[in-house]
Amino acid sequence: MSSNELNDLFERNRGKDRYTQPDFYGIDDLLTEEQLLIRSSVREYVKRDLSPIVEHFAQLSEFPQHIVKELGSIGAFGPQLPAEYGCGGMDYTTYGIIMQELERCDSGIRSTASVQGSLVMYPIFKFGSEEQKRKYLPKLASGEMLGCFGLTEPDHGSNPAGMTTHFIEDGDHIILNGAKMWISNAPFADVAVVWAKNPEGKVQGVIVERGMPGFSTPTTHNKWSLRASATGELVFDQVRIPKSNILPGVVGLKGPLTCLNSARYGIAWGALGAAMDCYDTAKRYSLERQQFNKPIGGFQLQQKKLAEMLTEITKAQLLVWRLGQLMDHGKATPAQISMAKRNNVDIALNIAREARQMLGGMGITGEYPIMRHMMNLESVVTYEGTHDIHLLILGMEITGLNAFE
Ligand code: TGC
Ligand code: FAD
Repeated sequence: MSSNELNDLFERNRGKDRYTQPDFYGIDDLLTEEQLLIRSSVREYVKRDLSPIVEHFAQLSEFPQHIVKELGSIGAFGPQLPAEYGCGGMDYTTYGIIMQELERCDSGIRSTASVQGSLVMYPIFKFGSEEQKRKYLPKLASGEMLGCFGLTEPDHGSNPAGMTTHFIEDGDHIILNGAKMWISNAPFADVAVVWAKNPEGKVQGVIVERGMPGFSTPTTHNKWSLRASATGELVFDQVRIPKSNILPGVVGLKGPLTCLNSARYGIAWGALGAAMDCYDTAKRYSLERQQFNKPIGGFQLQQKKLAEMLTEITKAQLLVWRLGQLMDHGKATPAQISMAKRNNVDIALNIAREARQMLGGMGITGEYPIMRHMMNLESVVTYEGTHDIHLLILGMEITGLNAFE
């Protein structure tokens, strides 16, 4: 999109975002001044720079590439990682708050940030060599570089252990072959953290750079969901990569699964943001829209929907606030994270569907964000572990019996 077209969009849509966050139980009282300050500055950025353009990019099914540097400059990439690598040095609650504000605008924009922070920067930070950290983290934090995370394959989604992407050794290089599918950010990524089997059949992380011969990133087209986020494949055809690009700190599936803990945590906060935006939009509409000579918000059936939405939002707020505390103290378990991801995406999807109905015909248009949130959440409920996979992770925690075997 040309800069003239962008300016035109800003002119037309400036000031239209009237979002007010629900806080029925005074949960803001549990946040620090710094957390509240960061939230209001991200919210201001979203209202000023993202809300006016996001619907248009989603309608075009185009990734607003120019926002990568903006997200870097507001500290949305790896805010929970240490400042010595150019990252935010903040706590996990702050990370969650930032994801919530971004997904309040659009799940695809949160995806861009959470893939970069939790699935690209985090593995480099946690499992990378000092040289890898110094080389990549500052550029990823600033948005000078965009990254993606390749775990899922065409035939191995919920069961990544079955992956067939693999490498062999060739002196001080490796040769990588295989393919990854459904990869967020792939078409624009400068680097990919790719999980592949080594010659012993064990999973290892490899940093693959755009431009390496044999590496391509075809775009996935025809999505009805996450249309403002770019999704693609990663194809490796005899890609020759220096051994120094292997993440030395982890061998085995626990490597990628550890990264997923951080990303799923961010999604639990993020999806709640989408839910809050749907609730806030439906509430305002119900007070403005008149039928049968009164605001539709005066009808009991509409009030039931709003009351149930607010109840679910409030429960979900408490869930992520407490999970944030556990994350900050290094005590959160994968099953606790699964519960929050599963619950908060589920309630968000239900709230989006109910809110859509409350707007009647207007609910299906791009004049309001609800239908876009609803379609986005259909991906969010599937990626980072499907709704049912998280139920089975919880079931295993409860019973000690593994349903995957
Ligand atoms: P299993 O045998 O249970 O475990 C293998 C090893 O991993 C360890 N582990 C974990 N470690 C850290 N965190 C976790 N959450 C972990 N879960 C398991 C485990 O202790 C074991 O370690 P070790 O030392 O004994 O080897 O593994 P399994 O093959 O039976 O699979 C379990 C299952 C099904 C839960 C797992 O495969 C799973 O979570 N599947 C879902 C796949 C998934 O979530 N894919 C996400 C792809 S990335 C994505 O969607 C990004 S979207 C981004 C966006 O746009 O926002
Ligand atoms: P499948 O695993 O084939 O599952 C199909 C159905 O079977 C699901 O309902 C599932 O719950 C069910 N099922 C599977 N196993 C069981 C079982 N044992 N018991 C009961 N039911 C089961 N991946 C990445 O690696 N990186 C990314 O950046 C990324 N971004 C994505 C972006 C989008 C827009 C989407 C849609 C996906 C993305 N993914 C990414 C992939 C995502 O993680 C997978 O789609 C997800 O893990 C599910 O895998 P699958 O699609 O192959 O479904």
